[in-house]
Amino acid sequence: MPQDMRVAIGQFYAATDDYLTFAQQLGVKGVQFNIQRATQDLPDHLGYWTLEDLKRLKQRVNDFDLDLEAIENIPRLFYLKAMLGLPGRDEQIENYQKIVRNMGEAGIPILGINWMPNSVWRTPMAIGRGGVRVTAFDMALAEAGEVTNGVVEVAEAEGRTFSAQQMWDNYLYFMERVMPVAEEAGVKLALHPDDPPVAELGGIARLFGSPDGFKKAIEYVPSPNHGLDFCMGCFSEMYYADQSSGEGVLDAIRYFGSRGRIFYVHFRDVQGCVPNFQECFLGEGNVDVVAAIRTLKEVGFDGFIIDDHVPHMLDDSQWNHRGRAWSTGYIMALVEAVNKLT
Ligand SMILES: [Mn+2]
Repeated sequence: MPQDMRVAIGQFYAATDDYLTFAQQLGVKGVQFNIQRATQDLPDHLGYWTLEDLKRLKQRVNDFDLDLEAIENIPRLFYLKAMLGLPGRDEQIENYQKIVRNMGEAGIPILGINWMPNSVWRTPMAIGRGGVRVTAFDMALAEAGEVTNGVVEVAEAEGRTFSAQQMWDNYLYFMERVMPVAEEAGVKLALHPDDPPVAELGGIARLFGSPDGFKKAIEYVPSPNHGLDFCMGCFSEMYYADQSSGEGVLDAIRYFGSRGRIFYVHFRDVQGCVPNFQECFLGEGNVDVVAAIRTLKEVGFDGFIIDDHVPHMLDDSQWNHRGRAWSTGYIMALVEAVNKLT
C-alpha cells in the first residue's frame, strides 16, 4: 500500500532498547541502521550478513511496533576491493549479492550504498549557534593534514591513484553484477553522494559529487532499483541554494524526484559549500527547508526522511539524542504540515 512521506530515526548501528524506545518516544514509524563495521546484530559472517541475522534484526525492530525502513552501508572492507577494482573483487561482489538476496528475503526493502573507498572526510569540528559543535570541512585544513574523519591512506591502494575513469569502470562492473540480483530480490540500492563532494581526495577520484554523476550512473544502469539516498546536506555542500543558477538543491529534488529516483532523504543542511562548509541547524543553512519539503511533496516523493549528522548540543550523548530530537521534531512538523496542507 502506498504510504505518505514519513519520518524515521536511526543512523545507529545497534538495535538497543535505548534507541528503539527513543524512536517510540519521538513518534516516528520507522528506523534505519547505518552499519559501518561488524556489530553484535550483524556480525561479519566471512564478508556478508546471514539471512538469520537480518531476520532477527527486523523482528527486533517490529517488536517495538516500528518498521525497518532501510539499512545504510555495509562495512567498507566488505566491498573495498570492488570499489577499487582490486584482485578479490569478484568474491566481494558475490558476498554483496548474498547480502542483497538475504535482505530481500528478510523483507528489508532498501540498502544504502556509497562509493567512497576512503570514506567521509571532515576537518576539526566547528562551533555553531549557541556553542553547539558541528562537523566541518575545509580543504585547506585537509591539505595541511588536519583530517579528523576519513581514511587518509587506504592501505589496500598501496600508494596508487585511481582516476575517475577507473572508478566508473569499477562502479559499472559492480552494478552490472549486483543490480540484477537487487531487482530479483526486490531491494532498492540507494546511492549516497560523496561527502565532501569534490573531484578527488587522497588520490582516489570521487564520482558522485555533482548531479551529473548521478545522472550518468542512472543512464548507465537504468534499473528502477537504482536511485538516491538524497543527502540534502551533500547537495547543499555542492553549491549554495541559488535558484537563479538552475543548479540548486531544489532543482536536484525536482530532477531526481520526478523520475522516482529518490528512495529516501537525509534531511540536513550546511552553511557554505566546498571547499569550505560547516553543518548547522535546519533553517539556518543554504536551503529553504520549507521549500525543500514542498518540492519533495510536489514530485510525489513517498518514502522516508531522516536526519543525518546533527549539531551536538549541550550535555548531548555521543549519538546526539538532543540534537536528533530537535531535528526530528522539526522535520516531523514540516512533513505533517505539507501532508495536510496539500
Ligand atoms: Mn548523508
